[in-house]
Amino acid sequence: MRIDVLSIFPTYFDGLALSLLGKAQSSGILDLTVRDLRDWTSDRHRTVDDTPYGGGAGMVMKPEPWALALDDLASAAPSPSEQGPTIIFPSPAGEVFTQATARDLSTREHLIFGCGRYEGIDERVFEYASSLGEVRLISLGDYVLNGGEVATMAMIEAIGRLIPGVVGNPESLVEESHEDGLLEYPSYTKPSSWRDRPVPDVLLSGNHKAIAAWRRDQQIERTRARRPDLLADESED
Ligand code: JCH
Repeated sequence: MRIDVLSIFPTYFDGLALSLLGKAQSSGILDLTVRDLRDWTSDRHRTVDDTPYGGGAGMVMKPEPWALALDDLASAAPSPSEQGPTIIFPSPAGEVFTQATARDLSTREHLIFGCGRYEGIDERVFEYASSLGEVRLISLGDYVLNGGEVATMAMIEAIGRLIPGVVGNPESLVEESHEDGLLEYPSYTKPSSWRDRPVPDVLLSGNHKAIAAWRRDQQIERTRARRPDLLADESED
């Protein structure tokens, strides 16, 4: 998979590149490139923002650098059967990112993340990007961040760990939180008793059927207590 990131703060991604992608990068499974949007400006001050039409607080990202950058990234080295990249703009006004979104995006050949700042990006950029690939506006959750970088890092981490050979990819991905629509069961390790807190007896019993039943019951109970919305309607997503 190829992932390109456009940001005016490219060094934000240094830690991600190091921790998640070390092995996958060198083996060619994942090709992550972070680019500075200002490389596609041509004025002396490398301007990426301007005042909003219609008034209002703050600044808006101007369209020209985005279009030039997307033209370059979308056209470079297309594979013969490619339909164009999937272009993701983190946005508090987007569809909410879930494990299902991560699964979907992990199957794509080429992702481009456009990280906005200020009050967001000129709306015409999203229309223009639709001519180059599939555009997705995606929210990390119902809260407002200062820009798209943190949301992009979270999404790349969630997507990357679903790709075999990427650092963090566990042996079994089906047992974890959200893959089965329930929260995880609680985990314990040694010592078997710690500060007067014993590990639940069933986990020391060696009875694998009883352990599986206990874990499932814990998952359901925790989900009811903490995330009743996940149990509300199985048909919802
Ligand atoms: C972003 C901002 C005021 C946006 C600029 C670009 C994503 N889940 C999630 N929360 N926040 C984001 C996100 C993504 C990209 C950008 N901002 C800041 C500030 C706004 O409303 C007028 C909108 C926030």
